[in-house]
Amino acid sequence: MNVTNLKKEFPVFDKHPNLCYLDSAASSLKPRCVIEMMDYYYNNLACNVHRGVYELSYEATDLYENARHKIAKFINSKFEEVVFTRGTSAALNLVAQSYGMDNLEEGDEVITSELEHHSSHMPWFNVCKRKKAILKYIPLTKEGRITIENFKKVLTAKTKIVALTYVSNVMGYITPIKEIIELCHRQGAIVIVDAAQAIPHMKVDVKDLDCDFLAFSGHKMCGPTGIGVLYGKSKLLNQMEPIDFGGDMADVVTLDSQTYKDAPYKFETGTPPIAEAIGLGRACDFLDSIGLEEIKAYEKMLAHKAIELLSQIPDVEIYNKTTDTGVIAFNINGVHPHDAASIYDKNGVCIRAGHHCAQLITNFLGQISTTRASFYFYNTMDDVKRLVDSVREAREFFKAF
Ligand code: C6P
Repeated sequence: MNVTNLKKEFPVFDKHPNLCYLDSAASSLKPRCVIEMMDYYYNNLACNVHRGVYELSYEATDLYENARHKIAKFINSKFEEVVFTRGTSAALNLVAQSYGMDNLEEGDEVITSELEHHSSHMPWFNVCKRKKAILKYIPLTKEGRITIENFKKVLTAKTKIVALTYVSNVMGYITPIKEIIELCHRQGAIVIVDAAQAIPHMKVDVKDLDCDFLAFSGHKMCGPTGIGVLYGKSKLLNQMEPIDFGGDMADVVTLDSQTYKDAPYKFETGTPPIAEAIGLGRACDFLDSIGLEEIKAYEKMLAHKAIELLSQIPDVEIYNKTTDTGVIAFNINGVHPHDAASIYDKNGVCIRAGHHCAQLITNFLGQISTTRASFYFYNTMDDVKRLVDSVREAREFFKAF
């Protein structure tokens, strides 16, 4: 992986040559090829898909559906198992509101964890409340991990649904999801995987995992905002009711009946995010050309170098010293992360501070807020150094008060 050359693919570095971007877990930067692909659509086609009976619309439809092919190939699914959504949140809510509402009964059990992003946990809290189902949490280890041993403590014959993150957006831990899926299937439970922080950073193969549903967002994987994917096994998608009704998803509509198109189209109501889908397809090709396993190893190496150096600064507490990915969470004891962030910002270091839409794990850590640095393949050792220097500066500045 040639990081110097790869960085040249990101126009934002032309505008901000000193940018030290350590917030890719929130949203990655966008490469030129993705922007150009979206520009191509807007400059040359700009029309709707699936509707126009003219050449321009046919080409737009081809590009849009070809993007679905690329995504299916990227995750090793079938074409019709890729549902375009607005993002991970919309995808996970679709499963909860449709599959969850129709399949859960009073007393059934749903398993999730304190490691979840709100978008993976809250939809199930809501559905369980309405269906009088029981929401259970996997006990985390002391360092905040999900283990098979602890998962077995909550899995019962009443478990119907398991909703888990593949990679935690705060701790960067990888969940042993394949083994969990195997255990669940033996009990007849289905598994929904939140892969928002996995897909951009490691190879994800839905057939190999045998997951029932899997969700991710374009904007964290070098693609555009406003687009994401729900992967679902055909058998399950075909059984499910849509939750949004209207344009393009209808088949036959009369005064007293309505039928829908087959999946994935019955879930894609109205004019879709066309340029965004095309851009996401291009992003898949781009990531494939770099190599997902190389990306994973490289960003983990950067994160562990940062952990080693940050550990040498007094008062710095790191919450996930054994992170499996490029995500690190830390604080300077006695300094609010938002105060420290003003120093990082002055130095051009972009990090995130807060609860990261994951209040359960922030509470688990006994904090109200943490500082998160997240590395991607366009980061360098120089970025690690700038982060560490800025943390040292923030500690000295605020501790002097
Ligand atoms: N996490 C972060 O800074 P959306 O916003 O729908 O594209 O993705 C939601 C989501 C779901 N699951 C996980 C594990 C996530 O990390 C996210 C988004 C961002 O951590 C924004 S809060």
